[in-house]
Amino acid sequence: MAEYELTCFDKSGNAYKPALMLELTGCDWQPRLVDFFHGETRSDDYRTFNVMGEAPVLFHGDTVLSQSGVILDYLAETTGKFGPETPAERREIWRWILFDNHKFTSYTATLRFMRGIAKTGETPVTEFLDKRVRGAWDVANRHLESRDFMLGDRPTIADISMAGYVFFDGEIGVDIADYPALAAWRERVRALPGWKHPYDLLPAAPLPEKF
Ligand SMILES: N[C@@H](CCC(=O)N[C@@H](CS)C(=O)NCC(=O)O)C(=O)O
Repeated sequence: MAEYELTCFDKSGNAYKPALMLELTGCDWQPRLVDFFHGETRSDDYRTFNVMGEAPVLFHGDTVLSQSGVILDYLAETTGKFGPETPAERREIWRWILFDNHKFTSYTATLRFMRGIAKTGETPVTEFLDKRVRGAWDVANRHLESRDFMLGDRPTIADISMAGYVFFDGEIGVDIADYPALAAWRERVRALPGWKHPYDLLPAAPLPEKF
């Protein structure tokens, strides 16, 4: 049994965030595959340890945590890596993790699900989400025009949070090349020692016959 265990599946950028953190920090961890597309996260059994019915969930000794931002914060504390060095940095990290969870990841993940996984075709919903994704990516792009990482010159859990979905090339239908500073930041994240693509880090969940 590894020290850390994480419920996850390959298509989940939200699970990728803590998985990447565990990998970058050299933790002894193992994935626990959830059969997401057949409803496992919504089952009564799953809700005994996460009433929110979501992946990821981190198990570490007696600690059980959900919400990737909280898990990242916890791992920064337990590993001593990628965390804040001052109270002001802690607030700046949370500012970006909240922005990520509300807009950057959530619009991107939903659009990517519709276009890249469920393959709904173009609908008024994808049209709406496309605009929202572009707006969120533009915010990050502007911020990154004058710094290497979200907080400045070193990577933190704010970067790891925002990296959740940006490596799913060709599944989102928005070209990161249109956001040059964001694209350059993505390459800096990719270059971190120990970085792996989500499909190389997380176990594959079987897809349903139809969505
Ligand atoms: N804000 C949450 C989002 C987690 C989330 O939405 N996970 C997806 C998988 S990528 C999920 O389990 N969704 C279940 C559902 O919406 O029913 C986090 O960052 O952990």
